[in-house]
Amino acid sequence: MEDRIKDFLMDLGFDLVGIASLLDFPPQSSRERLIRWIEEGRYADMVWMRETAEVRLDPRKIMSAAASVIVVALTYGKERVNPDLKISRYATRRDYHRVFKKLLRKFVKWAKGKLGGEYFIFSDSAPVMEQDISVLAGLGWIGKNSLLINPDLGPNLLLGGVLTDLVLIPDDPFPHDWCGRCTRCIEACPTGAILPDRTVDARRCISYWTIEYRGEEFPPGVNTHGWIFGCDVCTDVCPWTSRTPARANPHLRAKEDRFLNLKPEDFLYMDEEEFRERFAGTPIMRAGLKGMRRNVLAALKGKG
Ligand code: B12
Ligand code: SF4
Ligand code: SF4
Repeated sequence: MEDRIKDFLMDLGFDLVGIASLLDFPPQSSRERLIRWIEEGRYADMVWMRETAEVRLDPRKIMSAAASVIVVALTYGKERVNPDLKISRYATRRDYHRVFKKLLRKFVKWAKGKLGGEYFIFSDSAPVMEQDISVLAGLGWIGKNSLLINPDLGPNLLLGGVLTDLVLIPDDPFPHDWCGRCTRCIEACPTGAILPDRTVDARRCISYWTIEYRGEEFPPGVNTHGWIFGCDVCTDVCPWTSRTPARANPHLRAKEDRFLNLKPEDFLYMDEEEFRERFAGTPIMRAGLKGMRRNVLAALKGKG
């Protein structure tokens, strides 16, 4: 059954597939790390992270009969479509939430027909500890930059999967930590956001300020170092990025042309309609035109 599941998902076009058991999930160390992250306020104003912590720590609160999780990954590649824009690479591809959902719906339809069982789809859309699950499913290790790194594809990955009540034979957890003595990401992070326990303090992370923060202006002292959506520094400097293919997985590619011939200032002059027409279906819709303007202004003022 496990092989049929993996073959089907790989045929759909995923780059990685693994299976983890939810028995004894999460490991004690992950539980403690998440609780510490919450208690110390590292979630900034993402209060949903605090409010859903109990669910993250127990996937059965999402699906009471959940026994296994099937996790999948897509690479967003390392090609930068427009070097004039400090927009994170993943955000110049198609919105991965939609891509995962569409592909995983096809999987669920097939699995219900062939294998039976119940399924719950997630990709950054439900309180699931996606990275911890991926380590248990053998997809890679958590780097010091707090990201899942796969030895063949590097860290430029996006994750998703399904919870299921099927009792599946799990893969072996990934057995190595191949960061070794490297500390490049910690040294390169422009804001010192990466902590020694391999978590990120969102209050310092450029990705948080430019994507998740909803205020009209940044508070004094916030410096986004020219980034106008997300930040790629801690993946760019990682030696394992040399394993990342240049091009994104074909499922993620469709919207890249939207970012060609575009300068940061253009966001200041376009209207909502043009913004929507051009960027619908890409991750930058999360910040909205207002958020993009705030980010660009901060970058131009040199605060960024
Ligand atoms: C909140 C969030 C953010 C916040 C906070 C970042 C953070 N690292 O916590 C902000 C907005 C800053 C952010 C930024 C980014 N994010 Co984000 N984010 C999330 C989200 C929704 C939750 C993460 C979380 O639970 N944080 C709380 C901390 C405590 O948990 P954690 O970081 O997962 O850490 C756990 C593991 O590291 C683990 N761990 C550490 N060491 C070890 C060792 C072992 C052996 C094990 C088993 C576990 C383990 O323990 C921790 C506690 O469980 C996830 C999606 C999800 N549902 O998981 C995406 C996710 C982590 N983000 C993702 C991405 C791509 C990014 C960015 C690269 C985007 C960008 N280019 O700007 C940056 C990278 C910043 C960074 N270096 O982490 C991807 C990462 C894919 C990958 N390769 O791992 C995810 C998984 C989304 C997805 N579905 O693909 N993100
Ligand atoms: S995304 Fe940027 S700011 Fe955030 S931890 Fe990585 S390097 Fe630091
Ligand atoms: S830059 Fe070095 S320390 Fe950081 S995640 Fe990559 S290998 Fe690990």
